[in-house]
Amino acid sequence: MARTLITSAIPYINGIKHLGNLVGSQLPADLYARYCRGRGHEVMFLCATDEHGTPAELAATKAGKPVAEFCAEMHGIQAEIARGFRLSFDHFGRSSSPQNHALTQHFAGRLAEAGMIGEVSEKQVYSITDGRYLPDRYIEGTCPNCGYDSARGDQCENCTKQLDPTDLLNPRSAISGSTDLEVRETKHLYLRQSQMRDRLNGWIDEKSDWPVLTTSIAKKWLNDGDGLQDRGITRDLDWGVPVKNGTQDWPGMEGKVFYVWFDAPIEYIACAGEWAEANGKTDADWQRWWRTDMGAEDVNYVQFMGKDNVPFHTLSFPATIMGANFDGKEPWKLVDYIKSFNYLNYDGGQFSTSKGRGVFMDQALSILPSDYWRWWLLSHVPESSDSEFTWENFQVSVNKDLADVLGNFVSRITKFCRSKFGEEVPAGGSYGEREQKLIADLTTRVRAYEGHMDAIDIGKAARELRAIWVLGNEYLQSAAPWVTFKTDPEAAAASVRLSLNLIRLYAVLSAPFIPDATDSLLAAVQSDDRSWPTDIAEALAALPAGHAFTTPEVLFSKITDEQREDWQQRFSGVRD
Ligand code: B3M
Ligand code: ZN
Repeated sequence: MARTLITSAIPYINGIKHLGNLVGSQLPADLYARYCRGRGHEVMFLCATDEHGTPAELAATKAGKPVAEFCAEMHGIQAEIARGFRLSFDHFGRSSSPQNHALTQHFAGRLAEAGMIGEVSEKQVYSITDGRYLPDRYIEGTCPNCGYDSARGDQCENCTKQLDPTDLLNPRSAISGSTDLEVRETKHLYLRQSQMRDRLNGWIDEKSDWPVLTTSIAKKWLNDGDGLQDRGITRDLDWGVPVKNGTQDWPGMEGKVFYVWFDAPIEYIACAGEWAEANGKTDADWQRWWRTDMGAEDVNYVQFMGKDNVPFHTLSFPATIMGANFDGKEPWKLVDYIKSFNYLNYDGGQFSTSKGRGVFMDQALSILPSDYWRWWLLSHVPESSDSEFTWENFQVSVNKDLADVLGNFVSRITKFCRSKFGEEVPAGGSYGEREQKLIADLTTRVRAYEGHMDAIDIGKAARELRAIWVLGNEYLQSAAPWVTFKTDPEAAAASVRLSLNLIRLYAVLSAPFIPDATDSLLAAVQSDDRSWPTDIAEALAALPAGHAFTTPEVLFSKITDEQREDWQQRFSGVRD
């Protein structure tokens, strides 16, 4: 049996994510996980909250809560919303878990043994008023590059230049606003990832099947600019994974924690340990997904992420994995395929968490069920370029694809059957040329759909699925059982029998995109047969004559112009 390990980039804990975040990693990862399960793979699908770093601490301060309490609460909220979107994680973990603490410290120890960690004396800004160092987002000031007056210590939001806290002009504390700051020397650990340049280059070169978006970003950072500079992997913060060398203290590193981007990808692995603990499994049970010496050599590992996360996943994290196996004793699984995404924009601008612009995941679910969103987002996923959410486009997609094409097919055939034959699959008649042609066309399209899903070509897969739904409508239109019923009721019975079977076929094929509709359709045709249609003719005979069904309620309601205008208005402004 094929085994597939799937991880989605782990969302920051600092707030509820918007639809742009959702479509950039968690949702396509879920689509692929559902598809692989449908095809009979053994799947391990992992995600977690990214709970460390300055974003977590600052959000907790803003909420007036201790950071541990804030993270626990927000994890619960994010988990609940993920369930609302039917994200089928095998485990939704936390980067603050004991498993991740231990594993992060373990990796640091291995890298130190490998000679890949250096101790560097650095200049850091210290706030006398706050009694602490001000790394990353804890400090604000004027950008030396563009003059923007609210640049953060790690990056200028205005011109995107990466900064160090000491670069800022007129710096002030983001906590207290204090300007009573001084620069102090402090020691930090650096990951010597530049040593890995050749190996990383060779590794990326082998990945000729990866999306160009992924490899071009990786290559750019590897070969020009300062992308593979050695990076500080420790910070002067209280909240995070304490710096240790394995289980030993690290002299000189007391009171420091690992940088959030060091421990976050390690959580992909630790999360499997959390899964094992939560499900009464053993260490061997999770290690068979992650260690090639313990059963993971035949696992296909696929990662999903937004393009801004690609450098960390193609450079620093693989450098960590490769470095930890310096002596051949710890062969952790390297990623086999990285699917990355461009950005989704919102109605003429960008989604913005800080400005509250756009639709956030909780708001989306409060106005429409998850399938409506899943279908629009996945059929407009920003694969080859950025894409844009507009309410007009959302309305058209939902009304046409879901209501007119799929919903209408189901409603027409079940209602017609109920009125003429009753609520069971009619007997009689046989399949003629029209039916054979439909089966042949479906076979071609289903094979194409599988090809796109195997290649994680999501936009193409969505178009193919829609075309498969359209075939049903076209068939019904030309077979016209409501006409033949009068002259040739046997022929009408055969058309209806085939069409009712198509509902089950659609339910199974559509499950990765719209899982709730799948459940409703299977409930309607009173079937729990979710087996993938390898032979279409056979799949269309699953419901025999006499099999009972119920006529479903409206599967998808249309979005009215009033609703659209109301939502457009409501989400144009600032959240809260
Ligand atoms: N939390 C950034 C993001 O949410 C970061 C991803 C970590 S993946 C290991 O986009
Ligand atoms: Zn700037």
